[in-house]
Amino acid sequence: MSVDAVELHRIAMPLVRPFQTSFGTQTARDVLLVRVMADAGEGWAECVAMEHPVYSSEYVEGAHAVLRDYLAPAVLRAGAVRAEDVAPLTRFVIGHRMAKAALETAVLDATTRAAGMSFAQRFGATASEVDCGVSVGIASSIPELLEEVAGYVDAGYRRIKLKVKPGWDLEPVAAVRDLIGELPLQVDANTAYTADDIDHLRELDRFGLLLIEQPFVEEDIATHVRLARAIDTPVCLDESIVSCEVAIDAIERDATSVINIKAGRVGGYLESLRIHDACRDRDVPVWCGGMLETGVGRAANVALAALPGFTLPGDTSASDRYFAEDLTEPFVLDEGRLTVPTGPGSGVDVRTDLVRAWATRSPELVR
Ligand code: OSB
Ligand code: MG
Repeated sequence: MSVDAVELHRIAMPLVRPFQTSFGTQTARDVLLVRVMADAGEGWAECVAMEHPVYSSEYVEGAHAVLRDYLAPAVLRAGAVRAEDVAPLTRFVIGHRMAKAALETAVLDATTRAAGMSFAQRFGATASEVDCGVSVGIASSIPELLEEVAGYVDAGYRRIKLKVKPGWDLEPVAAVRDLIGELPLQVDANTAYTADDIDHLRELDRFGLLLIEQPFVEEDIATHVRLARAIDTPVCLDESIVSCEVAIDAIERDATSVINIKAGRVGGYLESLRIHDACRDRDVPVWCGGMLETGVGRAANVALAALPGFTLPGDTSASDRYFAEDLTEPFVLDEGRLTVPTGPGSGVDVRTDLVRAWATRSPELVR
């Protein structure tokens, strides 16, 4: 397939409720969409970079610039491209994995659509629906947190994940455990703790958590190893895992016994498949993380989460957990599960009328 042009769109979508993590509060999603126009047809993808560089070093304005100035031109120069070619063609750019992932996914959408093949088929998915969890932000009080969690339990979510930070951990976890009984529960610290907190974090063991996600900074594998030795709760890495090589290294060093796979963070769905396979070979369970995606990114995540190694519920929540109206047909929870799209490519159609209506700037055409 030869790519004729790459169009970059920016839209703003208000969240149905503010989402607070240890790194800040978001009230809207500033989304960068990538549309690839090729001889064989077009493809869409969403870049998961956040508005500010506070989850990782990437942020939407930087992703936009690197796509426009480096990544899209590299693919446009190449002649015939397959999704597998995007990573080698853009390897000369260091990092910027979320931007690279968006371009690769748009090419993958175009090529699989043209071939009449779904992402699920292309990825080797084996399930037709996936178990869903929900990530719950830091609340302003315990009663408010419990009210939010109760709503998700009523909606049918199969696992609750609480965002924690120093000063918001044992008390909310105890209250939620009390409310939800045996329902699977896990916590995510987004790097908010240090080695001095190891004894404190051990107190989480009494709540029977599925896992504790990314307590320490992303480069600090050694402190995760120390915690994993000290605690019964499984340690799970998110921010640290930026490639398959890093995943294997962290597993071999016993820093992590579960892995959160986010395609954007690791440079794309093809790298995600490699991580899935490596984890499966080593009996390490994986689950699909989320970055508050619209239906565009969610469709691909749900297809990924349908692979056999994804044995834990993902942060693949329904559209209405995030947005009043989604950019695609909404993903709707059915008994705590989402259905894996079966149509060609991502299997969802971008509502271009909404892309226009929600645009925060004019689309940029790179050719
Ligand atoms: O750490 O998993 C995270 C959202 C934005 C950035 C980082 C994270 C998250 C979430 C929400 O936890 C996952 C989702 O529901 O999409
Ligand atoms: Mg996380």
